[in-house]
Amino acid sequence: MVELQALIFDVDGTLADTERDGHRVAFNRAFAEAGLDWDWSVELYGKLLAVTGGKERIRHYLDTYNTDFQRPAKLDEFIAGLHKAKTRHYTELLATGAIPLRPGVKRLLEEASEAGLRLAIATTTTPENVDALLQHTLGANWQQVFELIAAGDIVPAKKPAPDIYHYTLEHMQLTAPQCLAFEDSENGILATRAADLATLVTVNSYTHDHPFAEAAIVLDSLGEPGAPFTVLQGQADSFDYVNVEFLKYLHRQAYP
Ligand code: XBP
Ligand code: MG
Repeated sequence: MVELQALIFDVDGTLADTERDGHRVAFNRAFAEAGLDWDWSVELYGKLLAVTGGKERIRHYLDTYNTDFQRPAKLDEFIAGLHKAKTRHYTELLATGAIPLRPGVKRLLEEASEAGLRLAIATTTTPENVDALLQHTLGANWQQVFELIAAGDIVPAKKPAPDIYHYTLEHMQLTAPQCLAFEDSENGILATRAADLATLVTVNSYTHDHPFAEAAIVLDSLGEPGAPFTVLQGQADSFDYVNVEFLKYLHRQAYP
């Protein structure tokens, strides 16, 4: 029987609800600063989330929702400049403590560390953004919690491609059955499943209607003692919050 050795976490939407009140706001601030009249509403942003990666999302917006925009000759540089400004606005916003971790995240990270599980991050967002979120939620030594932080442009293709998960498994010298992945979105689970990873999904307001047929389980949150999760798909036995025992249970179900 294969033993559970590592947990691999997505960041945006999974560790924290960063999209609506974090990334979206930062994009809009960058657009305003550049003198653009683009305004990504909560609703439009939900549609734009179909494409992962900030630079890729801006390009998708121009291709699909703002086709009349007079594109500058050097479009790649223009988008890169906007994205750099967006990262600055995002990290400034996060530094105010605007976005907390989702329920159960800090507790589970601590419990998993104590139980000797290896922890990693596999995200589409930039390393600066991961740092901004985790500095202000886990503290200055947050990098010690994770063995590997796989983020941003280090792989050629972003989620739903499995590249960032393949990179993580390769660098930690792990096989997929030794791990569980944590995701919140369709693009996320497409990436984990293409890397053969069993996946625990916690949905959020942008992703609760996404298809998660291949998830090991779908929950509304990780839950806390006294503040149980709701199971949206799958079996949780008698557990009502996610702890290491529950993860081992889930892992046994995935690899009987
Ligand atoms: C989240 C994303 C990111 C952020 C923006 O991916 O799709 O694109 O919205 O981040 P994940 P950047 O859930 O895999 O972390 O602007 O830094 O690309
Ligand atoms: Mg996500």
